[in-house]
Amino acid sequence: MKNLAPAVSPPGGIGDSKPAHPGVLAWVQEVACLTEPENIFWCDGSEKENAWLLEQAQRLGVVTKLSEEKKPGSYLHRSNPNDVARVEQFTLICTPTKEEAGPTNNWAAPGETYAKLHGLLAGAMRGRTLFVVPYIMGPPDSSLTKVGFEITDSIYVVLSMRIMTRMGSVAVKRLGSGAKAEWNRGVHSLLDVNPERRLICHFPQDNAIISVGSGYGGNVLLSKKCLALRIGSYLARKQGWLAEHMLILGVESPEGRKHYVAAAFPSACGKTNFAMLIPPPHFHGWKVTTIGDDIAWMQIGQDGRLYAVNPENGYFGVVPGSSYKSNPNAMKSIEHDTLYTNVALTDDGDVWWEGKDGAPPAHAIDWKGNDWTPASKEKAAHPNSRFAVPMRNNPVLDPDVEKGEGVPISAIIFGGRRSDTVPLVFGALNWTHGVFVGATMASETTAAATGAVGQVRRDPMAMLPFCGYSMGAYLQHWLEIGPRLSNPPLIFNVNWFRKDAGGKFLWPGFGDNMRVLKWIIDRCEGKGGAEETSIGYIPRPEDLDLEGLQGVSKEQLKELLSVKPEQWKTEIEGQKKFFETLQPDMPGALLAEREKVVKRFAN
Ligand code: GTP
Ligand code: SPV
Ligand code: MN
Repeated sequence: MKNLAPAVSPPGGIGDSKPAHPGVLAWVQEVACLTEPENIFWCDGSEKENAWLLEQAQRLGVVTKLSEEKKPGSYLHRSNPNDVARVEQFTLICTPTKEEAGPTNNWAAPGETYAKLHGLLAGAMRGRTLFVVPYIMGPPDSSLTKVGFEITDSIYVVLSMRIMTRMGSVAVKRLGSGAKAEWNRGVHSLLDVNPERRLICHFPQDNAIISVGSGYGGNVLLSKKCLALRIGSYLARKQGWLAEHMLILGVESPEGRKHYVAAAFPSACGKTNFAMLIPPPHFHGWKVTTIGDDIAWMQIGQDGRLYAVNPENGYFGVVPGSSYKSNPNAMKSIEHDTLYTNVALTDDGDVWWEGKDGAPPAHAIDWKGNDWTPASKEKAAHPNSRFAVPMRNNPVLDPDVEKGEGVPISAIIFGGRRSDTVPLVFGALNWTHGVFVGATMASETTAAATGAVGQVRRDPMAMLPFCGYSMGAYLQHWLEIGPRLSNPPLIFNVNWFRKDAGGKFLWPGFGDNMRVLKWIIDRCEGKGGAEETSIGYIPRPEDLDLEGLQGVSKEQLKELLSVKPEQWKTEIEGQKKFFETLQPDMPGALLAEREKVVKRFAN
């Protein structure tokens, strides 16, 4: 069988920064005995190490360097075409009992699963290098910050982890040498990138992750969905905080009043774009800044507010659809020092994707490595093609992104991709109702996970694929956080994706989402009018700042803000069915909340 990841032989001074921690050393030794690599490479995260690894990755054909003129410091990687997104059906939560994992997760018994994985990993790194990647999730001086070690045989994973996490000596330092220090053990091997031998396994009780058979994104960057969300949510419940699939943004008024909001939208439903939005010209003096674009860890502050940190150090964002029109800040971020995956390569060493500004190139190499022209039937870039960039590239990075205690959250926003039923925005009546709104979220599926695209599915708090324990218990944890906050954030729901009868988006989205954000901030400040409806507070057209808004007629606006009882009848039925599937852990308080909605519609 072809070796997909031939070993590299570093010169002295590279790959030899072995940490002193006896637990780490013993664990690496154990994994090496099992996987039998040719050598072990200890990453320190340095510039020198990265430059050498990039050279090796080019030599091995793992990455292609892009034109230094067009995209300085940037590279393109093509994944195996059978390996382009998260695989939810092969993602397992291995708690001692099936009940702990709950009805929405794929459960497997820990003992059997370890045995199976050990079988798959035996000798898996022969002729390969075993890389040890130490990293931290969270700002270096935050009490929430977690240490992780990822073992991998993929040089692409190492390069990506250096962008996405704070990697190397910072983690070794944070861990110290104490035997009691907690750290996450992550083992990843490409094996032969065979979908039939692909498994992403989580052992929350052991703070351990084992991922085999994939080389892509959330399956293998174990810091991200695996540690920061699945293991993270499990730890958060035990320790009394929240690990969420949320962006965090700052919004400052021309008078200098600043708020932070966190928003949970499912994968490929607009988090990165919302986190970097540029307000329309009419909102002169308003500034939006980014704390994070995908994950929020939130804890209760001494003042009774909810405080959030972004555990990540970079963005792993959806490329297609990104343009200077839709998201100039993302475009500026990915002009340099970017690791692209599965986009098209142009003849002049630049990258291209569907939805980029300007005309398509006359010729390119598509994401599979084949010739492509505008006449080709296939897409040049995969719909889930991604960029990995350091957050430092973001021109609107919030200055408080490294603050250990986090930033105070004024509003939490839930939202999904819904062609109908759900209005542009509504506010929850109180914390419990807000948790109900998050619990009943639904969204049309996207290319971020393998499987059908465009099917409406329930996705509580955008955490369906990312919750490391029973969903009902997770909702109960949310219910319990509210009363512990003397000054809780207000909760809202948005839908940028409602369509007209012809299937066209009714709302222009992107920068114009500032109009909705402004109303949300107004509500947080006790201003901003609304009508109380059966589903919550909805702004009337006059409550929204619509000056300069183009392409939305009065009728369309009415449609966007409408609650149609016949559609909601179906919706409420869907909620009931879904809640039934979450038993026996489904909180009674949310069932009661649903009854109230039913009554309001009946009146
Ligand atoms: P993950 O990284 O998978 O968690 O995705 P995300 O939630 O960060 O989504 P992202 O911001 O990358 O957007 C995904 C897709 O939705 C892109 O193709 C965007 O162009 C599109 N999109 C984002 N915001 C809007 C919006 O306001 N309106 C419309 N119509 N499309 C949007
Ligand atoms: C998501 O799917 O929500 C992502 C991309 O952010 S991945 O890291 O691949 O999970
Ligand atoms: Mn995501």
